[in-house]
Amino acid sequence: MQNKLKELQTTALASISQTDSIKSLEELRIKYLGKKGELTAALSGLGNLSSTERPLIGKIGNEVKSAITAALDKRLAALENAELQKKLSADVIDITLPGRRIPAGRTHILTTVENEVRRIFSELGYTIAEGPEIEDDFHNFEALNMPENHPARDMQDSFYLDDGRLLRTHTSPVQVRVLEKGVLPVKVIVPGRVYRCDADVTHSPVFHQVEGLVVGEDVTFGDLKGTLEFFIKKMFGAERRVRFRNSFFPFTEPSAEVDVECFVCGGEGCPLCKSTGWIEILGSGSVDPAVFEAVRIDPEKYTGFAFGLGIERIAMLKYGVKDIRLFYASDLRFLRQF
Ligand code: FA5
Repeated sequence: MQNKLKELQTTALASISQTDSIKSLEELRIKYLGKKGELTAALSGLGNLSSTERPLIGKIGNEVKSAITAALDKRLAALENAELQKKLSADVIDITLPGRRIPAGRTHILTTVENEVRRIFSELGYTIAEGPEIEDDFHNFEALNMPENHPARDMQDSFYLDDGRLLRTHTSPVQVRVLEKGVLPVKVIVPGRVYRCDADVTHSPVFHQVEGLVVGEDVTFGDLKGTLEFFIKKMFGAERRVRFRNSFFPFTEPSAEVDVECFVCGGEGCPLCKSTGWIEILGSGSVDPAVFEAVRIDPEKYTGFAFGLGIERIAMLKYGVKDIRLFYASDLRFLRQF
């Protein structure tokens, strides 16, 4: 029996060392050590042995089992390692290849233009002021010399809330809010979103304005003209044709609108500029004394100018965009051009 066990060990170890797959190794484990395996079968006669022989054969049986188990473990580790090495050499990673780009967000073109406007005016010493987008009648109209039933209110078709307030139709109410604080002199710009019932290729129901307000003791219309000329040259370059056109706003007197040569027709007249050859970018004027009176500022002592420019219009002129709606369509093919 002793010999039989030794022989079993020898054949088992030989087959284990020749096995070259994890699957057949497992089959060998079952063949030799399994419940119905050869070692179990060889030891089944243990009960018939004498009491002196039994412990000896039992001991040898355990040694054979340990030897086979150790050989199986060792071979398994070697086969697993070989498999890993094979996989590693098959999955070669070329670390010199360029990585995959993660698309990054970027600033919207209207934000870029607004930032440019902010930068030009901050060079001139302007600070930023803000006001609410939901306004009351007093700030949006009344204090700006547009009392109830004033025909000028028709110029701006408005979005009203049920409580009588409205979405501000321009950034001019912030003029009133700044002046109400009574801290003079004032030199601010007010970038912000405004709302009107208005929609075509150059009009959007939601758009962006930048208001400007300068109030002090000797502020003249000449200062307004010089400031706007400086701004326009910086924004569009010195060669772009620009005109100041006499206009009317209830809160400025005198008033002027500024037009820039149409980028589509170069001034010839086309559908975009409604055959005028010009595109309007801003309204402006000297602050009307009635506005000073509404906020209890002495119009005899103080004078000022104000302007309100449209960011979308400036962006259209600067980048040749023919339809204002493109700014809001979230079409990446359009937005990525800038
Ligand atoms: C005003 O809103 C005045 N508050 C401007 C002002 C301020 C005048 C201070 C005097 C003193 P107006 O309605 O013209 O004015 O609009 C000003 C600019 O906003 C226009 O020149 C144009 O560039 C732009 N704009 C007006 N309506 C729209 C619209 N629906 N969509 C896009 N831009 C518009």
